[in-house]
Amino acid sequence: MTTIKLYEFEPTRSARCRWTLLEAGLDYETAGGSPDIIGSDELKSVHPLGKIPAAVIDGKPLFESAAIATAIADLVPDRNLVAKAGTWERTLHDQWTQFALTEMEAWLWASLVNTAVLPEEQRISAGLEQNGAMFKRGAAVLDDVLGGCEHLIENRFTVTDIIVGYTVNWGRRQGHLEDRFSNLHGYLDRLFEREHCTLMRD
Ligand SMILES: N[C@@H](CCC(=O)N[C@@H](CS)C(=O)NCC(=O)O)C(=O)O
Repeated sequence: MTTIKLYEFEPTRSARCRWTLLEAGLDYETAGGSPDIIGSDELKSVHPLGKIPAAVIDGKPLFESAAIATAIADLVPDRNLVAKAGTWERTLHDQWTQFALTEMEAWLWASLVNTAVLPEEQRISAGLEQNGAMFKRGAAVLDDVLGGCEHLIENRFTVTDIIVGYTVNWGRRQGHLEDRFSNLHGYLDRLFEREHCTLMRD
């Protein structure tokens, strides 16, 4: 039986991994539990930057929330949580998850780092407006795509939606979707309806 230890606490990107584990129906051990774990020697033995989430799967360390969630989905092929490796749909999973993380989430993180994460004296506020605009550029692409389908891959719920949906919801919570992006709002509504959804509503 696969053993899984997940370093997690709310509200962090570990929510992607927890949601995937719940959809997968897999037992796991939770670790971390609070911000005190960040940067600790214990966490650094799993994630070199001492960040959350991190996981140990069958004794092997793994970091990056999208990689962990996808690895978990691959553990349960019968649940059909991710497009099969080697298919074009799996390539599109990579496309959309990397698009969400690099073209959208990176801008949200840059703003959070400069409003909450770094000590005040190290923060730079000059880029905040531009970060929001850059996030919206990516959001507009996703909004167009979701005008023609309910979910991103094979038009059914998969871990791709867990990963990308987290980014979209983060942008919504930061107020970047307020006056437009009706397809993204509908997409989030569909994700919120799922029993195991870990996305935060406010
Ligand atoms: N790209 C990484 C981001 C990891 C990350 O930055 N995690 C945050 C919590 S959501 C963290 O540990 N922040 C503490 C810090 O940056 O010191 C992922 O998706 O797992």
